[in-house]
Amino acid sequence: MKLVKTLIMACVAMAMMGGITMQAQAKTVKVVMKAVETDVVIDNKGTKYPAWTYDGTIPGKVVRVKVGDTIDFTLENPKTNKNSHSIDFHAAEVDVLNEFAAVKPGQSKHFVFKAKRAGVYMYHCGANPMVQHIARGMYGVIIVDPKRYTKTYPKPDREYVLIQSQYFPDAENYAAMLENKGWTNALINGKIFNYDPVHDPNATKVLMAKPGERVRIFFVNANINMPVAFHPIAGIWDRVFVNGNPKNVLYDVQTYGVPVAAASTFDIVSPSDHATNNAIVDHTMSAALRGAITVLMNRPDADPKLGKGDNILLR
Ligand SMILES: [Cu+2]
Repeated sequence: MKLVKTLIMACVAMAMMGGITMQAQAKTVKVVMKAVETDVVIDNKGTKYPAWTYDGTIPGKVVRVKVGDTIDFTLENPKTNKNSHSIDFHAAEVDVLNEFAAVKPGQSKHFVFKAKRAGVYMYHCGANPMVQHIARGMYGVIIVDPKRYTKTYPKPDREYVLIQSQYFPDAENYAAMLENKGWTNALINGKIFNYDPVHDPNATKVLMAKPGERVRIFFVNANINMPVAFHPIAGIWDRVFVNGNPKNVLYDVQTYGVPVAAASTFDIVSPSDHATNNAIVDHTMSAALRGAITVLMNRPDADPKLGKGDNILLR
């Protein structure tokens, strides 16, 4: 009798755990974004730029879900804005004329989609003229994590998001943007030399890790017209996951090309026996020397909070 009771208890416990596991496997993630037309600081000395943004920042917030999750999305376009805006999630398989349609000031758009394929995806505004809406700052990343870590796709020690874009100071001249004329700098997460005190003494932030840690970079090319030659100076990519999908793995890569509107995941593991530094660059010189350099410091006293949890896109 006691054995039967124990068995029943065990079954009930397993059923409950099963239920919890199911819930953890597929959830609905509610995401609300507001189109905000506002001035944003685009360098380390405080230069302001008349940006168009999601929620007031360049880039917009990091959206992170697991494969199989449903995203319940709302875009609000306040009536104080002058322009229509929209959102195009590269992770969504929907109808460009419906879900991605432009939303007039004073209106909002709600839609739902399922993230079916693991990876790292750009999102951006597609309202007319699209070139201007992206150049002015309406882009970001959605990370669709795989269900689990594996030997090929191990759990990293730290994670960072880097999103590169071209800076066109003349925000109104979208004809020039189309011709790739008038861009003066490269932005990393919305700022010129955002994480590079070597090339910009005003820079206050760097990426950090401890020697030997696996650092995973989610990289998005949000440029208007320029591909990116993504390279870690003084290092080698241990793994590159093309489009961020664990199935698409490359090993031991020096430089990997990321086309416009693409994203990939890059793992780097520094030597474990001493402190080192890497400079993560777009090796395309016209971009690197105009802002696309990011310092990664690998040292024993690395700030334990950086590159963990919600702290992966450093503002
Ligand atoms: Cu827009």
